[in-house]
Amino acid sequence: MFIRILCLIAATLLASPAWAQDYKLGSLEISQPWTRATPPTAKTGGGFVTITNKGATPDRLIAVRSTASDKAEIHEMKMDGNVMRMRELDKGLEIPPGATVELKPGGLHIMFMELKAPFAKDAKVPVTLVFEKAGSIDVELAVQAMGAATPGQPRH
Ligand SMILES: [Cu+2]
Repeated sequence: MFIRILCLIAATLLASPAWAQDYKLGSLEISQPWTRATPPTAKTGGGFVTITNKGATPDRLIAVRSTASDKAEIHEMKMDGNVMRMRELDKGLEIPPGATVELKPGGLHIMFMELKAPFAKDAKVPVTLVFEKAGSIDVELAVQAMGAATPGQPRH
């Protein structure tokens, strides 16, 4: 039985080499950091991550930094009339106590501008997330296929 479980775990690991890692920073849980492969000429890319605040006080994602691009910002998508536009959250993104905030395609996202090189599938993109109270943490975004809508297969 035990050996069977080990085999299952090994198979799962082999099946998802680019599977995103989870991180912990104080009372924040940072899970499934991921991004998508970009076309060779692309200047921008999006980054996605799920942040849960297990603490009793709000925190705020105030900055993102990366060596993968000249600039990185925190963006939201919003309908402007019937046009979807994105804008920078210049005061950052609040993570209320007990809440889970999901950055995902079509919604909140990290915006990489002036990419230094295209994001290649199965590579990792280094990012530093800076929080107002919890401080900063280095995470790696797993690069999924171009146009992927989710970070990969659901977790069990
Ligand atoms: Cu954007």
